[in-house]
Amino acid sequence: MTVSTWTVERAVEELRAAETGRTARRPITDDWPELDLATAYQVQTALVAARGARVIGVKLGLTSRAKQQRMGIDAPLTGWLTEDMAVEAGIPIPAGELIHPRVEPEIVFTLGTRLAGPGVTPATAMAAVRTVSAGLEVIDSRYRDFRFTLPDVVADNASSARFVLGDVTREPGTLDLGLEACVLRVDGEFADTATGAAVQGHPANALALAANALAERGLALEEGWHVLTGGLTDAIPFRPGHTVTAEFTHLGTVTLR
Ligand code: 0L1
Ligand code: MG
Repeated sequence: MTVSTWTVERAVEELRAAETGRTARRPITDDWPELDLATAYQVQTALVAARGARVIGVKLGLTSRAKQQRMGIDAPLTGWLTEDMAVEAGIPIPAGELIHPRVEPEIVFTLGTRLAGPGVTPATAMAAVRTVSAGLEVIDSRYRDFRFTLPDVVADNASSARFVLGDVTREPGTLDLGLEACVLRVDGEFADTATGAAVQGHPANALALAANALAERGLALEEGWHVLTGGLTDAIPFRPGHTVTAEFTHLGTVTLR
């Protein structure tokens, strides 16, 4: 019998090397097929700790049908947002910082109180929200061609790379987020469109999902954290020199260059 030489620590090292060397690798499960979801979340936590940046929130991934169909994975997942991922609107992301970035529009919650599962409902989740805003997330899988299984992408912190928040903030009770529409454009050309209902039927469902999923690992969403509820549309390639805009009905326009 061959004993696997893979460990949580080794997976962290390999993913760190891919990120810092800007070189995509093959899925870890190609070499470590025994990697299960619980261990993958251990890798994710250790990976973020190794990067050393302060956690400022959580992202949900694969919450919309568009994204699940594209990636061939039908289960949502969570990842950590750290302060070094936050980009200021209008400040260009230098070409060469990332491997093969893609960008997707999201509805973002900022929490006014701590939100801990289990048993969080969409209504109790929304009661914890201070403000809602628009965002653009830049994802950048450390795996070649964005090819991965669910444990691979969980280990890779849900492909997290950068995100930008819009400057319009609204109180959540003032909007019907299921009907909040977004038009995505690249250099002014229409690319895609969706409404908030694309995310688990309503972004509140995604927020409750995040709180309950974290509770399974003894964790909670903390006051002041941002929660990216998941790409409304499929993610589109983010190429050097391109300007991507997401124009929302009530949440303003977010721009990334
Ligand atoms: O934010 C996301 O939906 C990304 C989740 C991971 C899958 C991907 O890389 O598209
Ligand atoms: Mg996303």
